[in-house]
Amino acid sequence: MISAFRAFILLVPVLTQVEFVRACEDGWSLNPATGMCYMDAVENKLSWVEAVRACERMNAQLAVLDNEEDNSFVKDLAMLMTAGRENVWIGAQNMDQQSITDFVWLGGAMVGPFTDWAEGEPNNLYNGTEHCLQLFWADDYEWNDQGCFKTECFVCQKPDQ
Ligand SMILES: [Ca+2]
Ligand SMILES: [Ca+2]
Repeated sequence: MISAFRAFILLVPVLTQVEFVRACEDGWSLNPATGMCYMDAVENKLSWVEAVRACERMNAQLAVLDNEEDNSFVKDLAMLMTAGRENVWIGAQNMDQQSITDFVWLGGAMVGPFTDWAEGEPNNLYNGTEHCLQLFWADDYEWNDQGCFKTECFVCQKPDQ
């Protein structure tokens, strides 16, 4: 629904004047601010590593939210996808335990300077076993470090076409 609506809005001006059209496949929503497409429906809950692989099977990757524009877009999307009641994996981890606060995005970039940690996070709870990054529904989808083996919803990304 979301992607079809957004695609329609984007297509209207193009019907009258030929220009480059940014669009996503069905089932993916375009963030017009950055040209990134995000999957807009939850299918199943997976561990963090399983979520990484599920995205790769879609020729995509678990979402890397390293800027305000994509982070706020995906937080809104995650709230809609999960009816405001489920955590959502995104693509950063600190399994190597450099420190409690140092996380690494898929692709190798350090998390920061942009961050959106929920209050008191990351806290590496449960005897220091929280090493994967998620949007935390109970804190308005701000960031939380969570145990990587928990099965959670997830959101994948791929560039627009
Ligand atoms: Ca940790
Ligand atoms: Ca935590």
